[in-house]
Amino acid sequence: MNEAVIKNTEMKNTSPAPQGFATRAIHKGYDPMSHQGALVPPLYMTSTFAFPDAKSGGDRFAGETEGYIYTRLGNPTQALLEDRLATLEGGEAALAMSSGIGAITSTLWSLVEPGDEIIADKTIYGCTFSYLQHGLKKFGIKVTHVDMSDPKNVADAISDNTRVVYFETPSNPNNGLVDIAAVSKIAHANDALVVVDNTYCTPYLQRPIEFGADFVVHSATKYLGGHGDLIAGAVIGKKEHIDHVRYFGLKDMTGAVISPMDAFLIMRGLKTLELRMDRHCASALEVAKQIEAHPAVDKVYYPGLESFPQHALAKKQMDNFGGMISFELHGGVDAGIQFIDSLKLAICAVSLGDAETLVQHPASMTHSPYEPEEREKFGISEGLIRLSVGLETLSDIQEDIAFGLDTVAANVAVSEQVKTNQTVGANSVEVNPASLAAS
Ligand code: 4LM
Repeated sequence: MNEAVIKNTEMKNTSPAPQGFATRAIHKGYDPMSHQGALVPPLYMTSTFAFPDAKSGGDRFAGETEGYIYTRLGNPTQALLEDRLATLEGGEAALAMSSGIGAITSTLWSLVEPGDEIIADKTIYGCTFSYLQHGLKKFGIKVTHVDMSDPKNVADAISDNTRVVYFETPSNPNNGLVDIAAVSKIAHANDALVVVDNTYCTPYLQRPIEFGADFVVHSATKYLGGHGDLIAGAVIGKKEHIDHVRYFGLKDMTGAVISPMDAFLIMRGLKTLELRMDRHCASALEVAKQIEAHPAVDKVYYPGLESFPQHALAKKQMDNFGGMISFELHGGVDAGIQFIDSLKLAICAVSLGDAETLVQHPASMTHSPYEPEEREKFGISEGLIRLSVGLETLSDIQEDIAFGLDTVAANVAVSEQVKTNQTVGANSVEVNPASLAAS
């Protein structure tokens, strides 16, 4: 090793100041000099690991010596990703998994027993709702949904049987916020554990553990991966808790192990997480203001808008307001479908947090696992549109949105004119939507 290399390594090891978010996302836990100078950490594409001899293998299984055994239990590529996710979320340990639902199910299966209760927010991702309602309930777990926008509702619902308090903030699909500190305090006073889904924010915008949460779960499919090319998840928390999820929830219950290739790709995504989130947030704020100002729009839900009812809470626990906007148009579902179908740049697809702007209709897509009456009860309106603002040139996104909203406004105007003409007895009407939109 030459002198320059030694200095470089020494500088890294003796750095006194805590490193910044992006520095940790790029460097944490890896020294190229320990890997023949390879700048990018090697991808350990292996399912199993050789033992030096039979006794050593047995010792590893017995937990008497350290070392890898089999990739479902751990792998160096996964371990590096886990180290980075733990430091970014401010947790002691992390476990990367095959999907967000894999992370959620592995975590909750390892925490509850028949007779226990989970209190969950009223609005959460559709398949998480389905797992709680259709999955866990079958095994004797009571699941109660409350409106967590007011922490008092958690205090009123919590009981001696409550083992877990579960929520997303902001929630999918309508951006409702939950006061993490207030709800964690109530849960802990009742010996319940708090699990927060931080998918919408990523640790760059919000670190729930700082506010008292016990577990943070992620769909890493979204912003953490950031490029729409993988499905993955993660859970972060205290080492003792994460070990339990790894060796029981993951190993014995779900088997939801992440592929080393996907772990490698998420680490590539993490290198630009800060840059990407800054751009998502800056563009989403402008698009949210644009949507709010358009006459075709009834309501907009974006935590960064002054008009957002929980704007003060957003400023308290989030460092910026994210890339997700949801809104309702005058004209309900039909107007929403017209809007989606008129867009030229934004792509109609579920998922979120990708470079591409994505638009979808929660009632018929991501939140179709809710029954219509459940959607009504839990505040997911049939006409809601969800937009994941991407990384394209802002003026191009805005032009696309303007065209979509103008088209809806023109069609509403046409149908109103048709109605008026029918009322006065006219049989036909010729209206040019473009001219109405422009007027
Ligand atoms: C979607 N969401 O909304 P996997 N937690 C949250 C999510 O939004 C999702 C998951 C967990 C969407 C998928 C189609 C807040 C997913 C589940 O898909 O299992 O990685 O994550 O469009």
